[in-house]
Amino acid sequence: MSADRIRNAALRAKIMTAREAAALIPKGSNVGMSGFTGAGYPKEVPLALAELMNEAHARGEIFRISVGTGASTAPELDGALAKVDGMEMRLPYQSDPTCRKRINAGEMDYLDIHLSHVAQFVWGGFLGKLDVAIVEVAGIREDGMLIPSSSVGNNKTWLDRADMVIIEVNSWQNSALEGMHDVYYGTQLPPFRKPIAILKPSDRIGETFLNCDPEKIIAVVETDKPDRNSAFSPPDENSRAIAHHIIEFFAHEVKMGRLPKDLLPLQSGVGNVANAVMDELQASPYNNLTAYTEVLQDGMFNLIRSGKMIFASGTALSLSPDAAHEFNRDAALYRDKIVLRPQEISNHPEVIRRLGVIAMNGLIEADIYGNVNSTHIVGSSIMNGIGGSGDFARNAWLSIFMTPSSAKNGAISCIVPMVTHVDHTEHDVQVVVTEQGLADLRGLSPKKRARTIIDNCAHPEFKPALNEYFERALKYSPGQHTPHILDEAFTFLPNWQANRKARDAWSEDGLVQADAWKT
Ligand code: 0RQ
Repeated sequence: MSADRIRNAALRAKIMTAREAAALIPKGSNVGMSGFTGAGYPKEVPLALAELMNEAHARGEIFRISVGTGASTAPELDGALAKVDGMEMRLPYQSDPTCRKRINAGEMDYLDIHLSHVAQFVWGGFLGKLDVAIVEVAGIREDGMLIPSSSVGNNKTWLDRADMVIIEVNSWQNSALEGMHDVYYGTQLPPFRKPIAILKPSDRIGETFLNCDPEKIIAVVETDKPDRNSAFSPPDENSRAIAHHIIEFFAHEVKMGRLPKDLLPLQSGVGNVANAVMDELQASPYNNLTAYTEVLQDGMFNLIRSGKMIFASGTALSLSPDAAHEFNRDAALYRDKIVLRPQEISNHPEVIRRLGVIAMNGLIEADIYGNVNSTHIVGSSIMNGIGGSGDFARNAWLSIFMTPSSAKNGAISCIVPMVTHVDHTEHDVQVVVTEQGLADLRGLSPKKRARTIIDNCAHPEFKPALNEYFERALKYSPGQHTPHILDEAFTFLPNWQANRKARDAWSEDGLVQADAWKT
């Protein structure tokens, strides 16, 4: 494969084994790796590095590194490094069970930051010097430019800022990906910033390749391993009900003249519920749909295949094995329907605000006033991370959060008096939807929001307790703007015990499956 995929002779001369490349990474390095929602992550070098770390630890030496990526990766990266206790620090998002366990055991630092912030944090110097970049590409052109693979994430930033670069060339990635990317090289730090000139999702403002000084490339490693490509569960009854409420709400908004007839660009979070909403749109009356999102999952890809969606802009493809097969069969056909950009652009607040994106993201718990917790169990154990949900929710035209009304077989209410951790404040949450119904919070003061959320979204099992809490809170602090009984806010629902049990089970054995969270 070398000559086909690695068309630059000087870089071909740098081909070596993954173990040889991993041996060039100094202990204690700050390493930026490719990878976003299980797509486009390096598949050989992190595994070889984990082996070297394991050997070093057996000799009594400490071999750990700090790792930044685009978002979540896969067992070959996060899983392998966490297993050998090889990570000092991780950012900006992960969903790996071993990582989660180490983070919650205090054995590894985790910086859970907005995905759009990573590049500026690196350029601003807040994260220290970047020693090494390890980036998967689909190929290397004659002129040494790199052809991105199934995700772009933070690759441009890693390649620009790292002292040393290791490239993995993956021949499993379709060569027809060449031309599908738009890598913008115009971002600046303040006060030199200029407008990001994307006026519609299909606008291209950059290059189709990643640029990298060939002198910095210390190793090229070949692989042909597939992306994580986990399958989605078929939409269950709850997901279908949630999707149905959202589609009905869109119809209402169109009727009221608050959304155009082809809607506005969609952003869809990750996971089965988000995927089900996209599936439901397939049978909806909407056509000429577009997306300005992070991740393209099966549901969105199917909308493109059927012609319902005419264009999608994101930073990664996160497809099931079947959808990946479909994509690979006709990849060239999708070049004028899909564009993959760096995550500082796919998640750029300015663009999201300008395009009027409809943001749809999952949550762990929402409180009666509309604050949302997307990341923590019982306020202290991290689940995955905020991902791009904050980038989108804060800046969207319509910010929707969705969840089944209860979790863990009905033991835990996802609607609570007060969230145990806040990721999205009441000011960034416009709509909450569960299988029970949808609460449109726009224009409502806190007490009206509380009544609407309890009435429309709470599970019937928990509704009386929530109503009782709210009624007592009204009396406890008469006339207050946001009534609460702080002594009770966290403890009176059966949630408290069930939730703590769930958290303890996770910290004991890291039960949560990585595939449950696709980001
Ligand atoms: O665990 O499968 O073990 O039962 O959390 O919950 O309902 O399957 O929903 O897969 O959409 O995940 C917020 C985690 C939701 C996700 C979160 C348990 C529940 C289940 C998963 P089990 P569901 P989802 C932009 C979007 C942040 C990042 C983001 C997420 C598991 O959406 O990580 O938005 N979001 N990115 O049982 C205890 C509760 C619970 C609970 C759910 N209240 N208490 N457990 N669970 N609610 C895209 C990107 O950033 C790339």
